[in-house]
Amino acid sequence: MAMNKQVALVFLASEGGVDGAKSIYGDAEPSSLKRLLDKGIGSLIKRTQFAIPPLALMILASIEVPGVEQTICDLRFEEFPFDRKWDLVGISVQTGMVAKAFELADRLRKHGIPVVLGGPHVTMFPDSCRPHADSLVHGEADDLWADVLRDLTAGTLKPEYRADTVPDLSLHRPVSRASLKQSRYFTTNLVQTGRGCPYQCDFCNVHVLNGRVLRQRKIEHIVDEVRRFSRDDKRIFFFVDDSINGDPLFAQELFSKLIPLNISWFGQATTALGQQPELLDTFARSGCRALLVGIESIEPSSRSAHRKTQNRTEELAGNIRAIRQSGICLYGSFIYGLDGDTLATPAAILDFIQETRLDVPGINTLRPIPGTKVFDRLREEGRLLFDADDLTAFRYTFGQEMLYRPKNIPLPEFIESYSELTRKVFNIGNAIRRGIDAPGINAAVLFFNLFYTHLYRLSRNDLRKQLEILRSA
Ligand code: B12
Ligand code: SF4
Repeated sequence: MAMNKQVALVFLASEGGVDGAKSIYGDAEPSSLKRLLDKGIGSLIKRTQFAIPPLALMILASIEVPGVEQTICDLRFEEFPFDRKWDLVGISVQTGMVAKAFELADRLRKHGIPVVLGGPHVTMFPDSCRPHADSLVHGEADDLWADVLRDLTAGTLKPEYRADTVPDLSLHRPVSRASLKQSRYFTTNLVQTGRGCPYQCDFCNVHVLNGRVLRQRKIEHIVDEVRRFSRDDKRIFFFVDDSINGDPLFAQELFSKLIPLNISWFGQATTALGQQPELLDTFARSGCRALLVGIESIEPSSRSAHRKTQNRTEELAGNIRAIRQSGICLYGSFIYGLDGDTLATPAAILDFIQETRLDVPGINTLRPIPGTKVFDRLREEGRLLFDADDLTAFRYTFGQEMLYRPKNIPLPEFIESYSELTRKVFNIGNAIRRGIDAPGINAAVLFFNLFYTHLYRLSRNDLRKQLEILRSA
């Protein structure tokens, strides 16, 4: 009997940030009590598993084609298994991880293993990927992947796979988790209810990758999936949608139907939820424990400079209070260093965090991702700190590296003020206070704040070193 074709689907670990807490410029802070605490926190992070599996690869691995067996290789946990025989390796490529992705692809091809590249970076920059792959899959691959696998079995793999239209999300496409090692993950209950975003924040490329029209799956299919998933994994659900309240009527209907299933969940939303009382109540009653909200900026001039127009600055604080009062914890993400920001911005952010009692603040610097409008603008204005044509230079880190010069603040002062801000926001005392103060999941809030205390120390260390390098150049 002929052997099944063996296909590996690879997910890469990012350089830093959520996938790891390590210094990128060398950690040389002198030994001190702080260092000891960091070590303790570091090992706590290692022992506390909070990675989640890649939904994209779960979807692809669920596509069944006779004669093909698929395995997910999550390189956050393992080395690529070169000791096994592979007929094809598919790598999910995000911008920021291209260097790693290309390195692995080149190595595999040297071993004679055909490589398919797919994912956001391939969709945005196919030309940069072509020399590293036998085959490229452009865009959403829900339909195309079956063609790739069928061509593999027929020995007719094509160099490019591209569809004229986006996949029809109203079709029922059950996601299987059979190829996941469940115990590795914080949860395997990942669900996406729709794709696309009608907004056009200039630092984001979701509207480019998935289109500007919100496309939704059928509510009955989502409810079915949640019911099926919750049978064999009792842990929390993560709705990966960029804005789970983006279509309030859809969300109202969906989450009302989820109430009887008795699950816990977290997701990403806009703060407008604070002004949607019926939906907020439904979210709380359907088991919503936490939401990530992109506050980005409280400076009206920065919000309009970056086309962050969904909610108004003066409504933000009230909305956050309303959401927390319903028992839902908030992770509020800010960006410092936007074009309307000045040296007065950090104090305003600090006040805002204290006033709203945000459970987990995230203080980011702007990450100009190649392919976004803000990247192109910064390039035109000569403000990028790396060669704009070197896509591998714009790696992902956790506020550990400046990629551009802020508009109104000289770089050294910016780094100093950013470091000062993160020092004031993240420390052990604040972590404990936020953990106690949280409207729910107190241990998780404490943990995240401790994790960030550690990560932002690394960020301060690395930024200081980067500045030294820039000064000596
Ligand atoms: C959930 C999420 C996370 C979660 C979970 C990540 C995970 N383990 O999957 C967390 C919070 C951990 C996370 C972390 C990060 N994320 Co994130 N994340 C998302 C989010 C909101 C949804 C991703 C998702 O599941 N989509 C659903 C799947 C089905 O869609 P998809 O991934 O696009 O996959 C389709 C196609 O791209 C293609 N495809 C994908 N991979 C492959 C592989 C092959 C072989 C083929 C053929 C096709 C293919 O087919 C898929 C099905 O149609 C997206 C935004 C978005 N709307 O996509 C950002 C997004 C993917 N993240 C992004 C970033 C920057 C990050 C971080 C670097 C943040 C940081 N600084 O640390 C890290 C990187 C971690 C890592 N190792 O990848 C960026 C990537 C930008 C880019 N151009 O590459 C996005 C697009 C957000 C944005 N605003 O720009 N993220
Ligand atoms: S940041 Fe959020 S709201 Fe803005 S374009 Fe991206 S996905 Fe849409």
